[in-house]
Amino acid sequence: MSFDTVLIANRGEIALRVMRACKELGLRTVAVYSEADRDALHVRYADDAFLIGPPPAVQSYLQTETILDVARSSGAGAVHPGYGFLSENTDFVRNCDAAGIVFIGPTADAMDLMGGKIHARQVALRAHVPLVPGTTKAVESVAEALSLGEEYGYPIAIKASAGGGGRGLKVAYSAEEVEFAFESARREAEAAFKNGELFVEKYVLDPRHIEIQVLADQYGNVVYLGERDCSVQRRHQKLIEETPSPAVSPELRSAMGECALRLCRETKYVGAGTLEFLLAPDGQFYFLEMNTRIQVEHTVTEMVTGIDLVQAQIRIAQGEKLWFSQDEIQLRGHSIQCRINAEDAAAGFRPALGTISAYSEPKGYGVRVDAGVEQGTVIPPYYDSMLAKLVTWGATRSEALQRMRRALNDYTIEGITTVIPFHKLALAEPAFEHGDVTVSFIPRYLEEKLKQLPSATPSAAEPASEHPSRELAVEVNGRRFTVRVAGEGLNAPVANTKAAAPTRRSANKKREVATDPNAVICPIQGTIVAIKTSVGATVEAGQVVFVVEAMKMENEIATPRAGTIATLNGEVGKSIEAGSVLATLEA
Ligand code: MV4
Repeated sequence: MSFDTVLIANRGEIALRVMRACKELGLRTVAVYSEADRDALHVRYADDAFLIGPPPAVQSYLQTETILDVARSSGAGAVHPGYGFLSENTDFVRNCDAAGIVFIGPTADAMDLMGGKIHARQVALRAHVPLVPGTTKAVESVAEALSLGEEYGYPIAIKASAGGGGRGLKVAYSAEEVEFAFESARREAEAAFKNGELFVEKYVLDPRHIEIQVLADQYGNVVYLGERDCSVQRRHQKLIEETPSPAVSPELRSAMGECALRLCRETKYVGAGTLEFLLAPDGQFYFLEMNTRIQVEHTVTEMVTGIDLVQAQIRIAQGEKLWFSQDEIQLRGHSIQCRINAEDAAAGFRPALGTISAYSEPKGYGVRVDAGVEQGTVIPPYYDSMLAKLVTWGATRSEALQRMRRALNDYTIEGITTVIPFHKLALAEPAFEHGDVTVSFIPRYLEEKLKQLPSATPSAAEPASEHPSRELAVEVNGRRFTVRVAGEGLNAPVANTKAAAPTRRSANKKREVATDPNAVICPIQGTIVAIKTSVGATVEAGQVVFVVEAMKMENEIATPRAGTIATLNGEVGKSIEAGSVLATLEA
């Protein structure tokens, strides 16, 4: 099908990423945006832009009818969904089909085949792809889960069939834990997917998370483009991705690649897709699930294959036959990506809100920044916290790593807390240096060190300064120094703070976040699903006292310090705004 205009049904860095590919292919771009994104980069970069509703995504970026209306009235013959939002919504795909608008992605039928995890396991069985020991039918009761625990041995994973990316995944390490894990998985599945169907697998301890990128055209040609190692994650949020994986030999790569091809052929898959595998410590690999969209980490694959995956998605949707064969795909060098999220790693990666007051990206050979922000961007509480992706390429892993360390040092983002300090710590770990990482990397090596990072959240030991310091450049005998001056130290305002901003010491600056050390504050907008304390109860520092469901994930909200609960606000089932006080501690 031919089209000359593409509507990009997304925001932030991925909207820009897709628009660049469209422009390179000579296609007109149409942006959609919410009221919170009026000043966003993606809106200004598009050839045309349309307001689609209020800030919450359900009222804007998830409004399928509004978006299709915009597609029709703007003359867009195709929609690119990016990742998240509508990218795996089969109703939306079918509505596009009915409206004669090309959905740039797989067919709704292929999505349905892979969308249900129980069904995906049946497909994998047919395609002779290895699976973790587990059920290929729904597990209805705690009693059934208990008997599967006996059969496979503990631990077992209890997963939502409609889940994915860790949503609706609970682990029971013993028979005693099965009931709670089962109920919790069911509750999360019902809330997130309105589908409480669960299945059970043996839980593989300490695996690596390896995924295979595929591209398939409309004529049955399928290729795989190597793997990505995404083992550095926290609560199923990937933070660092790289390719090739230090753990994947050429033999293992082709074995996993062949499995990926068989799965794609089984589902008649079209477009870009990713097959997730677990790589167990014993070298066995198991298929987990398929992501039927472009992923955040597609960039590292582009860096080593030289293939623009978003352009490929568009050309495939235009009906082009794959223009290269498996033999022609060469993996050259090494690439690493660090996700730059607005989060406070020292405070359990809580989302950070605010305005970016200074912004300067790293540059130079082998450095790529896909960003959705600039100086002045306000980070709203409605969307995910990823601001940018920092990607490096090197001829070898150590070159890519060294370049990433340099690029992280060259990245200035002020006004909001980001995970840049986390990345510097992670890349300084000998285990990472040696490529010796599993999904346990962060808890095993970094959990303690993270607490030492400068935090936006003032602790009792380190009260926030009344007068945030400023930095000035001074010259002493012609040698330049950067000095920090307390806010009251000089009366004259600094005329150009922008010029003084990109200094080495800027990362340690205190942030102006109105945080009360005596309050348990909800960092996100969501719904309270559990309250685990009561007025008068004694709590430890970092004790989980609330569980808030937001963006279909349960978030544990912990106390900022030890003490006694003085007041509690809210009740189970009530929705809660970002920044509101859930509980206070006695002074
Ligand atoms: C597993 C597993 C071990 N055994 N299933 C997490 C996200 C989703 N894609 C599937 N996931 C996992 N499923 C079995 N049977 C390990 C993961 C997993 C993981 C688990 C805990 C902490 C981090 C993880 C990162 C990747 C995968």
